[in-house]
Amino acid sequence: MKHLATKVALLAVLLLLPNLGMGFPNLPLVDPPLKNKIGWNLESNGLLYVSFDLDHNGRADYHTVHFVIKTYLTGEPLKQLPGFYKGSPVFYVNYGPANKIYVISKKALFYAFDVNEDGTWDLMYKDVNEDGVNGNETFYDSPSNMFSVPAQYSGNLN
Ligand SMILES: [Ca+2]
Ligand SMILES: [Ca+2]
Ligand SMILES: [Ca+2]
Repeated sequence: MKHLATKVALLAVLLLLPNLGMGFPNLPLVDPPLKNKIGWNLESNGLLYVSFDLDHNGRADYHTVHFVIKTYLTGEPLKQLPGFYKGSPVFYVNYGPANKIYVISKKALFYAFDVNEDGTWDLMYKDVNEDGVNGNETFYDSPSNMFSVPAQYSGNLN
């Protein structure tokens, strides 16, 4: 039912979507388990983006952005790598004999919707406390300009 609710919410947004920037939407943030990810990437800004496909249509529609808190190279075989490091999730890239390990923050700093799944994020929320989705997240930006920035946030994007 949760997936259906998400799908309905995304569909509602798409149906309501005008060509110009629309008002501030109220999309429900979720905190999907990392195991449900469909991809991840270490970006040039040093943050690690994890992608999810909440409506299961094969295309990413939701992303969480995490700090990388530790990186290291190890020659340990893949099967001996930890899934977690002191409770924080671990990602890795295999470079032949070595693995580059990325330990990321347990909870995301940003949550981002890509409602039309075009690769450009449409709505970003910031969670300065990094304590998961619990209502203290704040609107951060609409990189695609799909949504208009609430007056109380304009000029205060940091
Ligand atoms: Ca999708
Ligand atoms: Ca988009
Ligand atoms: Ca939070």
